[in-house]
Amino acid sequence: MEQQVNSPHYLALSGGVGGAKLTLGLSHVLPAEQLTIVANTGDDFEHLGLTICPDIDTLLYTLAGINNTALGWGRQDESWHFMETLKALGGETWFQLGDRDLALHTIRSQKLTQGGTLSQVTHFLCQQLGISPNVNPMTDDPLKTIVKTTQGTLAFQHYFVREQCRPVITGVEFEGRHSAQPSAAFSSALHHPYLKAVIICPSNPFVSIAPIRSLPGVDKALNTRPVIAVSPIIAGKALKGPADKMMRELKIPCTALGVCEYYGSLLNGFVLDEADAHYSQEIEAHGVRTLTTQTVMKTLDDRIRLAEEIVTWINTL
Ligand code: FO1
Repeated sequence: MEQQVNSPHYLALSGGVGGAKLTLGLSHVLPAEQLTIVANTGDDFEHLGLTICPDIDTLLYTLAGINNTALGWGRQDESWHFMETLKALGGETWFQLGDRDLALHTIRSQKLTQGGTLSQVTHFLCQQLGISPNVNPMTDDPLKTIVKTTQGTLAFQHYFVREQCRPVITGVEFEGRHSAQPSAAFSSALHHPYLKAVIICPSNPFVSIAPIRSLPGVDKALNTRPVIAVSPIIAGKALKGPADKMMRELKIPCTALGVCEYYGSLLNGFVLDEADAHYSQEIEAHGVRTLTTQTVMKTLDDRIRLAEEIVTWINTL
């Protein structure tokens, strides 16, 4: 079916695991040409001479159906000979790279070194993995999430993996934010004439969504477009990752309502889990529409059902 030029367009902003699950659901519900997926790249870092892009890779592997569900990152059916040998040779082993995962980092690093942009390289990987629509980096420029803690500042992966999120967070900075530009795909979706909604996926608001928002012009654009967010906090807890610990340390109420208030005037709509239905009235009183549903996505059907419910609900806003 040839694409209607005025078909509604959806822009999904995603970090790691939670966001990837919803984008998988959205990719089953929406035609590829109506969905733009934008990945956080603030977690990216150079390691062992390789360019590692964790949130992009979580999206690639999840959309390709080969993600490692036990670990929550990397590929399924992994082997670890590279890591065993690296250890034997006295290399850094705090960041685990599986043998199959290593091939992807190697090809990406090679293509970037040859002058490819992160968007071009990511689109090449999507093609090789048979993924549609494309996963798009939020920017092709360097932007690094820096975590400020009571023990000083830490590069994101040092905080998240090496220190296992133990340090007490006092704030987050995004190094390079003023010179980085949104990627072409991100910018064109944000300015799409038929943009129906921006969907902030259930990712960590502070270290997965905030880097995306920190790019020049993004927050301003989001404030003038229909934006909905899916709560990453359910009954006061994050399903995965340190969002709830961060909220406590950042003195933000660790509730779905706290997340909604953190996003503030950006939001036109907020998706609550049934466990947090009691916040709906107060959120609606702020002028933010709510959808209350089962937001825990255990199976592919859960992902597709939630995506369907959200797209249907967006069309009532
Ligand atoms: N997370 C860990 O907790 N330990 C690891 O050893 C680790 C390795 C790793 C390798 C590739 C990759 O794409 C992700 C990896 N992650 C690891 C997860 C990563 O730190 C997080 O996915 C994000 O940066 C936060 O969403």
